[in-house]
Amino acid sequence: VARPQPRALTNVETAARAAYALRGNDRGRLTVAAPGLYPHMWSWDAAFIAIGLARLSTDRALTELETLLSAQWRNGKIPHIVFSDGDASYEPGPKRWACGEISADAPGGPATSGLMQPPIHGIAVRRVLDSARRAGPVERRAAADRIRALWPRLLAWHRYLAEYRDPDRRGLLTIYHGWESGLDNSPRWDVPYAAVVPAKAFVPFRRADVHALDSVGGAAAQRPTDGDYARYQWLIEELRQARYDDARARETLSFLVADVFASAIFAAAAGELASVADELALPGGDELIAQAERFRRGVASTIGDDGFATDLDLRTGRVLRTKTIAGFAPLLCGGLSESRRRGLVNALFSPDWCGHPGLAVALPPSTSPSSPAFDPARYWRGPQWPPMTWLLIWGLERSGEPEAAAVLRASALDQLSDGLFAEYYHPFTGEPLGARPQSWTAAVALDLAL
Ligand code: 2M8
Repeated sequence: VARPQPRALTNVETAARAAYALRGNDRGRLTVAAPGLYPHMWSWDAAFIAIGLARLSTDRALTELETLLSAQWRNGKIPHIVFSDGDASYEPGPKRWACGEISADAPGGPATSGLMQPPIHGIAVRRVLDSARRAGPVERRAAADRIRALWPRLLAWHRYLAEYRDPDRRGLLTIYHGWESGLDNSPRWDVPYAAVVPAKAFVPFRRADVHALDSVGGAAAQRPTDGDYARYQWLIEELRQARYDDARARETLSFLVADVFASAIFAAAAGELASVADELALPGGDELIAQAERFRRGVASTIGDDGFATDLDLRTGRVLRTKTIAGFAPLLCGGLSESRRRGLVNALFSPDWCGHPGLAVALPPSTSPSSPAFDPARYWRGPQWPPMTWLLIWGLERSGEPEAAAVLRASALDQLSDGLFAEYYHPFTGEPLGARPQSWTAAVALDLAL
């Protein structure tokens, strides 16, 4: 593989190109996750996009969140995909999900998927309000009014998560599909996925992803395998059979996992929303603080002897210890003793992670290069993902680790100064991989560069 060109853009140039890329992916009231490969709105992508757009226009950033929340389910769930009209290339599309026909909780429109994604939206709301305040009193007032209008939906989302996704009150979110983690084919899910066996008569649909990527080359080796996809598709079938009902899903699905990374994001987002409630005199502040505490404790309860957080296979009770970026979850939600936090930060910069001598840019790969499961080019099994870097920088800055945050920020800007805003990067060659320009990559570039 050819090494990329020397990085040339200044931070201001990176930001300008990122703004241009986001504008190109803007369809009016939503920004598609990426042209070609992901021609719709994805839930956690939209929140990252709002964080980036807030640097340009808090008005447009709020529109992104309003579009997403307009697709909220009646039980409070924010769906993981909101389908934009006029592009039927992505599979599974609205017909396959058939949410409106199957579930009374699905909204009348727009068409959505039946899953969720990590709940980072509260972090985005906080960032938008901060940007509006910096812009001046008129913009702040306008943003405050729109956040107030969104508030019942934001609270309903957090209630859905706390009630339906943690009925046992462990302080950990349950997910029904690897797609709900956002880290689709991460090796953290290999064990639970081994128990997902599609029925013999089940005919998987056509994969759109590998074809969409043909134009940039190397698609198959950089994506989940066909075997993975058959399981992804079968789980959707199981969810349809459960009628997207949380109680039935919990009983019947062959994949049921407590996701520590999404739980840490939830704790952090609840804390951020609590501060917004306080600032804007909105209801629910105590409830949000209680969510933040419960999930912070839940994340801490998973930490093993080596200091890393772990996931839990709820079908077997097995603790999942594969060394992936999710192990750093406590750095996002705080609550660690200083010695534990220092230990985790040291691990982050050790040769197993950012200090690995083979890295093109010293940023955390999605899976540790020392793990047998590491695959440097394949999606969530090894490549570096800029939004994950952003989350770690954000968490480190807030948890009293400003030097570590500054080191990661400089490396992130180095990676992003290729101006391509790739979906993910090869950790050893630095090669841009996957879709481009990927909106959430451009969004975090914009936020970090300005
Ligand atoms: C990827 O996931 C979708 C399914 O949700 C896919 O592979 O088709 C993941 O990287 C996910 O985290 C991301 O939100 C989505 C859109 O960027 O793509």
